[in-house]
Amino acid sequence: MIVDREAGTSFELTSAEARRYERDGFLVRKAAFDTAEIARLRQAAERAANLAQALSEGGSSYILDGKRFVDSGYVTIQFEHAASSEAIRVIEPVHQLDSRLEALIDDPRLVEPMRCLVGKENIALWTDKLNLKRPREGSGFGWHQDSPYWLHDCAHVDQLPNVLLAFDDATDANGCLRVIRGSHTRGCLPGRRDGTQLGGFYTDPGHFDESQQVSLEVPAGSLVFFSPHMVHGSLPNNSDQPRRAIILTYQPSGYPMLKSGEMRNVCQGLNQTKPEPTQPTSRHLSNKLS
Ligand SMILES: O=C(O)CCC(=O)C(=O)O
Repeated sequence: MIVDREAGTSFELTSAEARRYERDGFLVRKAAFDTAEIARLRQAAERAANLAQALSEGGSSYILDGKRFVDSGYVTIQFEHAASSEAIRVIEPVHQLDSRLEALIDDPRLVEPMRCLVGKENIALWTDKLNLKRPREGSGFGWHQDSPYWLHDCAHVDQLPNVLLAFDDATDANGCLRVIRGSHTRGCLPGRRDGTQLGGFYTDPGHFDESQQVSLEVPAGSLVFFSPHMVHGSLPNNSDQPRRAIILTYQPSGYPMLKSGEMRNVCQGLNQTKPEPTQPTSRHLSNKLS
């Protein structure tokens, strides 16, 4: 079924979008959220960052490859790499820190495409992270896949698609997300063996074609859906503009979230389950592609 989104009837993927995602491993929907919504989400992101800063003061701090992380309960707060920096780079998970971020989990603009990409009518949150790249300070992120990182905690790693919502205009200058087109087709790729603590989380450059990289320069409010096997990364923010974004990752319903171990099924709140349908429904990607 081709859906007319302009008519406001549905946010399901169209067949053409499903085919593009299957081929490229990612899909962009530009300006899915309007300016006023994004302004409120930016405020929510800053509230969450302030709360995380306060949480980090009582958390347990550790350094990996010179990068400072603080665990506060099940929340991991990663700081910018410069030794003197107090700027937060990533908060995972973040939705529990602000009700406006929490509401995104159930937003149909994320959920309806995700039902198709997960391949289930009933879906749940797997994890979510706030990526903050402050002007002139925000660091890059080397080429990596998410799936090898999740493999040991999850038996359905193929069913963990991501969606990034851009809170600011994302450009090459402020370190927009970059992806390697088509790199999602070969499952989990080997990590780098460079003797560093985190090296194994970065994809061995011999296993993907860097010339296939695409810079996802998108206006604030845009959604980027991408496969858990997608090789992706980003450059540092060398501009005077912030680059803030949230990434939510979904899974079939009935499974716990990565870090808290709690269950967050979509549209049902915390720790409630709903029976899974035994057969995929018409929303699912395989049907879109047939
Ligand atoms: O936005 C970025 O810098 C990249 C984020 C990313 O790759 C991730 O969170 O897995």
